[in-house]
Formats: sequence, C-alpha cells, structure tokens
Amino acid sequence: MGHWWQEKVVYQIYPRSFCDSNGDGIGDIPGIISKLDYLKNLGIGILWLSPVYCSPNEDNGYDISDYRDINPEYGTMKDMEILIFEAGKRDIRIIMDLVINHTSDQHEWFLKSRDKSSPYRDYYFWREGKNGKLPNNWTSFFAEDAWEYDEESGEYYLHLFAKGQPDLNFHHPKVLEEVKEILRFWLDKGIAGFRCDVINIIWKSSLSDGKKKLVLTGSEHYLSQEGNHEILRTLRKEVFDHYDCFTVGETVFVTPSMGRDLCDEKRKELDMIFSFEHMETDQFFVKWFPRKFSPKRFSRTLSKWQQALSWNANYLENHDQPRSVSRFSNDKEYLEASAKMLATLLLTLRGTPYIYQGQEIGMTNVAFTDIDQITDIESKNLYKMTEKLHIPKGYRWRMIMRGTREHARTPMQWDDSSQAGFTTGKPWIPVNGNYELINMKNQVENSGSVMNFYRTLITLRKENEVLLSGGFRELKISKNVFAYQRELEGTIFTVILNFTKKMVKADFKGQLLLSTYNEKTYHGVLLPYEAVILREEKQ
Ligand code: ISL
Ligand code: CA
Repeated sequence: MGHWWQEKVVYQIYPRSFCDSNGDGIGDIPGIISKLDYLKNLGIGILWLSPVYCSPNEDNGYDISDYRDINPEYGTMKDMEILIFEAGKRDIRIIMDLVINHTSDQHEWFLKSRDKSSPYRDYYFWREGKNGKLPNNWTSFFAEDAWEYDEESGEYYLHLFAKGQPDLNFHHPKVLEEVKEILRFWLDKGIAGFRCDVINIIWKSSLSDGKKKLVLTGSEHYLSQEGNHEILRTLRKEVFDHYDCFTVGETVFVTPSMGRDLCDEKRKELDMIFSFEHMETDQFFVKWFPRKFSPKRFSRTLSKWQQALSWNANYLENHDQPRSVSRFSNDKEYLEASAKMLATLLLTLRGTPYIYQGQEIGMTNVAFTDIDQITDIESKNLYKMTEKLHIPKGYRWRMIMRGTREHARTPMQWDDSSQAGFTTGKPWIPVNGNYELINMKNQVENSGSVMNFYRTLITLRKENEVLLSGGFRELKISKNVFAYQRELEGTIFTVILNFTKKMVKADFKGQLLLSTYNEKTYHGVLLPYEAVILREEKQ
C-alpha cells in the first residue's frame, strides 16, 4: 500500500464533549490523554481533534482567536505536547483542524483591521455599503446575510459563517504567509497533518452580486475557484511536502470532478476530501427539509464516489451531522444490528475510514424537547430566520430536530454513572438520556458489543490487503440491499448490507468471513439489518 495514512483508521474527537478531567463540565486535553489506551485498544491509528485553539466559542472553536495557543478550557500547550508524545508512544498520530477561511472577530488581526489605516485592514474584506444597502447580496451558511456593519470602522465586513467569523482575504499575500507560519508551527510540534475546514471556498474571485438562490447566494464567486487550487498547491509545495504529513479537505458542495482535481496526485493539492453527497440523500435542497431515507439513493451515491476517486475519506458521522444509526437505519428495535451494519460499510469501503466519537458504541440522536436546549449557533439562527418567514412553530421544530448539529455534540458516554462518566461536574451540554443503556464500559465487557465489532473490523481491515488496496465494484441486487466487492490479485471480498428489517435473499458465492449476527455459515439470506462479508479465491 502507498501511504501510511491510507492504512490507518481515524477517530475524530470533539474535545468539548469527549472527556472532562477536572470537573468543570468541559472536555479537555488531559481527558483525551486518559483515553489513549482505550483508543489504542480499539485499533485507532490517527486522531483528528476538532479545534483546541483559543476561541471565544461563538462556533465552538471554529472561530479561532489565536492559532498558536490552546484554549485554556482545554488545557495548556504543555498538555498538547504531552498528548502528541503519549499518542506517539502508542503509534497514534494526531491531526488538527485547520480553519483558515475565517478567524474569530476577537483575533488580533481582526481587532486591528477595524482601523482603516492599519496594515491588517486588507486581511479581511471591508467594504462600504451600496446605495444604503449591503455591499452585495450574498447569504451566509448560517441563515443570515453575509455582511455585518461595524460602527467603529464605518464599513461592512464579509462573513460566510457566523458574525464572529470574518472571512480572511487571500488576495492579500501576507495572509497566506501567516498561514504557512502557523502550519509550520504545528508540524514542528509533531502534528501529522490537518483536516482543512471548508478549504474549497477560501478564494473569492469577485465580490459581485450572485444569482439569487434558495441557499448560499453568491457561491459561484467562491466555490472551487482557480485561485483556490493555486493556494493549495503553494501550501503543499512550500510546507506540507517538507513534512511526513497528510491533508484531508472538508470540501462543501464538491462534485466528483471537482474532487478529482483536488485529490489528483499529480496536481499536488490535497490527499483526500470529505464529500457531502451521500449525507444529503435524506434531505431536499438543505438538511432542514427531511426526505425519507432511501437505501438505494444512499448506496448509489456512495458507489458513485467510490468509483470517481482513487482514494476516499469515508465517513457517516461528524460533529456537524446527526447520528448515523438514527438516520440511516433503525435505532429503536435494531440499534445494535444497525450500528454493526453501518460499521461494516464504513470499514470496508475503499479509502481512509473516519469514526466519530461515540459512533463506535452506537450513540443515537437526542430526544430534545425545546429550542432552549439547543446551544448551536447554526440552529439558533435558523430558528430565528424561519420565525421571520412565518413558518409554523411545529414545523420549525421538526426542521431543527432533523438537522441540528447538537445531536452529535452531547458528551461521550463512558459508563452508567451520573453524567455518563464524562464529568464529575455539570456538563456544558446535557448527556443523552440513554447513557445507562449505551455506554463504553458496558461494551468493553461484552464481546458481542458494537464496540468490539468495530475492533474486529479494524483488525480485519489491517490484516487483509484487499480491503486496503483492492478495487471496488458495486453489485446490483435489490433496492434495500447494498452489495459490493473488493478485489485484489484473485482475492474477492463480497460485502452485503441489508438496510431493512425484513429478511432478504442474496445469493453469493464465498466463505463466510464475518456476520454481524455471529453466524457461522451463510445460507444466502440476510437477517434484519445484517451485514456479511464473504471471501472467495479465484482460481
Ligand atoms: O454544518 C453544516 C451542515 O451540516 C455545514 O453547512 C457546515 O457549516 C459546513 O460543512 C462547514 O463546516 C465546517 O466549518 C464551519 C463549522 O461551523 C463546522 O463545524 C465545520 O465543520 C465553520 O468553520
Ligand atoms: Ca475540563
């Protein structure tokens, strides 16, 4: 196999909600260190940390006020160095979140830029209004206009996300220089790479009005522009190529052809990307408009991406998405079976698998009952915006329940003690009420648990080259069954996944290697939400 980051399995940590070491209710770096043995035992080789830099937390760390220091809520730089070292001892490498489309409005650069004569003025997009209106008609990702007026400056600034996240202006060469220095700072500390936040929209080709759209008016001026590709090539050539590291881009609205350009080895831009299309198959236009989950739509989309790129970053969950067992399967009668089936999918596709904290124990969506329980800025903005549009309250609440990122942000469920073992204090966000049933401790002790199934799959992936470098081919059976083969030098692994609670016939050749129901032989029929892997050697 080619690169070390293709062989390993990644685990994403949302530090705020992972493990609290000092009882203040907020997860922290010493908490992460205390769980390294657990992660090692699970078979994890890379940790991706959502932002731990200084931040006023308007968007939980995705608004950075100092790229070179650790948010005191999470610990100190020393703690971070210990984490890198301790992880390294266990053969686990760490990647950090790189958020350079915007900074926090509390970042020193932005504070200084508010003065028109400051050398930092052009680090951001400051513009005058047009005929008493905003500088252009762009809308933000978070259900607002993309411009905010600043009294002190007498002008507007651009923010594609929250008001507290002003966009950086990469037309000013100094901005890219600053970014290079920040990258080197962390790589020199032993970081193994970066997950690059919204990395395909950082270059704005123009600030003209956009075509009016339901979402993101203006995006044709910044989505995947040539200037963006140039920036990625520069960072690769001048920084990343000098370290043993990799990059995974979070690329919004990416199409297969854009994805190919971004990951093409010859172009030297990114190593892999997160695409969104499979995560959008259960929605109309935007995630707030739920659409019935269709296994067929979902699996066809995954298949398309498997074939489009030579290497994928595979994921079913992250800190922005509702929980996968609640979305793509049955988290009621078949919670355990479903979680194992989705695990089989994630670990047998071609590409690097990303597991989100809690996914490995089958954590579910949360039964929120009131908007006051929701802290996330995106949900709060949407709730306000839809009120202005006079959308009925019940419907607005359904939109929130479908799309809120909060589902993924409740504390990791470690055991059945109070607060699920996440903290000895009061957690910053309440623990999901089902922690007594779903928690890590239960599952470590039970050899048939979802968590132990993840371990088995991770080992299987490590020990079978076909799951790493084998090709991918989809097999057509029925609309509720996703079946595919991985093949390498005469070895074929056939993976069959049942997305329904009905038994289904799926007659394939091969010896049963793994069943989510612990069956010993395969009789050509799948049980509800069952997944099987068959092995066959070609003569
Ligand atoms: O959350 C979303 C939908 O589920 C997306 O629209 C999200 O805003 C987009 O994928 C960008 O996400 C990333 O950048 C944001 C941050 O809020 C997210 O947490 C991060 O993953 C701004 O930095
Ligand atoms: Ca803490």
